Amino acid sequence: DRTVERLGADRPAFHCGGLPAAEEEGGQVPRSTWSYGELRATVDRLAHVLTREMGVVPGNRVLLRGPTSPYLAACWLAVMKAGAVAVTVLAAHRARELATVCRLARISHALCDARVADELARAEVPGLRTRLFGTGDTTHHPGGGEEDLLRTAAAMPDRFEAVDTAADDVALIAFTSGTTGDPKGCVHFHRDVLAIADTFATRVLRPSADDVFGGTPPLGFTFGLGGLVVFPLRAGASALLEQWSGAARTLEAITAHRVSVLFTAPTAYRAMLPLLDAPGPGGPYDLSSLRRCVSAGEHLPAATWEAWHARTGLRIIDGIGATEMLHIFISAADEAIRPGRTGVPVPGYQARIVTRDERGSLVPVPDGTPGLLAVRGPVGCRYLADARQRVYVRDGWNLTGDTYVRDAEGYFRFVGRADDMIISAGHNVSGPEVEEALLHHPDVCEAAVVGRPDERRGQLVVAHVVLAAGVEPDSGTAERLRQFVKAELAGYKCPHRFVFTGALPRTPTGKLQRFRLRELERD
Ligand code: 3SK
Repeated sequence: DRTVERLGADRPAFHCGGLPAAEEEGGQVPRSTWSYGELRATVDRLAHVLTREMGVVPGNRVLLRGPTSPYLAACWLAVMKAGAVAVTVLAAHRARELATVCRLARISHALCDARVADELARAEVPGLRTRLFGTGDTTHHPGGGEEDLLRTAAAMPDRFEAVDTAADDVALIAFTSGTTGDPKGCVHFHRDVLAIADTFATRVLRPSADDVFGGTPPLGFTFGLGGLVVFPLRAGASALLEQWSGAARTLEAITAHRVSVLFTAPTAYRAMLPLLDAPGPGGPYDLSSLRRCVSAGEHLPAATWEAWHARTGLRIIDGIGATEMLHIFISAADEAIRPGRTGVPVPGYQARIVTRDERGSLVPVPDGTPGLLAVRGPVGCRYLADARQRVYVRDGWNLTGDTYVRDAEGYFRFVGRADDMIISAGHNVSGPEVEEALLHHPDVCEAAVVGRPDERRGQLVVAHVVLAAGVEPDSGTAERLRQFVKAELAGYKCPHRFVFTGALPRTPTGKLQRFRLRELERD
């Protein structure tokens, strides 16, 4: 509402379509843009549907589910305007996971994209009142015939008086299954939504109203919700809201929409690099519009940062965030970036490295000593009815589950997830450190290093490796990679065994699932 007042109703808010046709689609989906005025009218009409037709009252929990689209973002804003609580899940979630989320969050209503409605129906949530939405384009969205939500909305008034919520009324419950597969609801207030925009976005990203945001994280992941909805809207900028997958599609999207601020994960930066030299059918690609590249979701190895910088001239802004903290809390921009190190606390946040003393209390460790990352700031972790709250939040400090080290310059460097350490013959080996060394080798595209139980050494270091496109493993590949790591790291860190694979197991948000590889190694 304030952006319409400040910058006028005609400024672009969301873009969609306009990408070269993918193989499985009939033709190119036409490009369309929603202005801020159109967005406001759609949100207000949807808020009327929620309150008048669906019986939503402030505090009700409304499940939002769908691939990234302007409608999904409009539904999220409408739920907030109606004073209800949005519960976000990924479009990739299956019926059993949806049933668990609906039970844990006591969800009464759902707004669901028609394309992914079947799975929600299969969850058989008792008493759930659901409305479906689509985009009206039945070629692109086969479920378009069932768009009762949008038909109902079209008949509603285009202004809705937002329910008068307090800053610390709950606005959002974001579910994370993290890297362990165990769903936890993270509760966030209305003020948290503004806080992430006024800390990481304003102080590190520094967007302008002319920026076009785009990227791969889905809106059901707070990395995407912040980066593709909250930050652009707070800045009066616009965002490309389309769901796609794959490096070629990302490059096509940047080229077609002149994306200037990109949000994606380290794997995606690595996957885009070879395509810049050998473009696919949608190429050649034009990255001249890009001015900010953000990487989060996983540690960004220095090798990836350097390769992207060498090829594009762009300095990736790395960041660590968490669904528990809503968005990024350690990062650095421009000349303050140190490749291989995540950065410093975002203004507004504090971070320190701690260990537990004999009584279990958290005590800070000296710079240079690895320990548990603890953070506090305007946004904090509040699990929905979960006993793990007491484990992860101590004396107001949120323990992220990561092992980090702070150096003399005050920069935070990732060592591993707290459970990523491999103990081999009495030595502590950080899986991510060995992965980083492997990623410097030109034949390596992805690497995950885990421990394998071993009677003599406790654990053996095992590297699961995806080789670069066109490279086939031969009888000498493992030894060549071992020697390569040995030239960079102490001998005890060198993998004892290599497993060559086509892909690494990842969560729907792209995080590596090391626990799956550890399970394989136990068998
Ligand atoms: O989980 C993450 O890695 C993350 C990163 C950045 C922003 C938000 C999130 C949830």
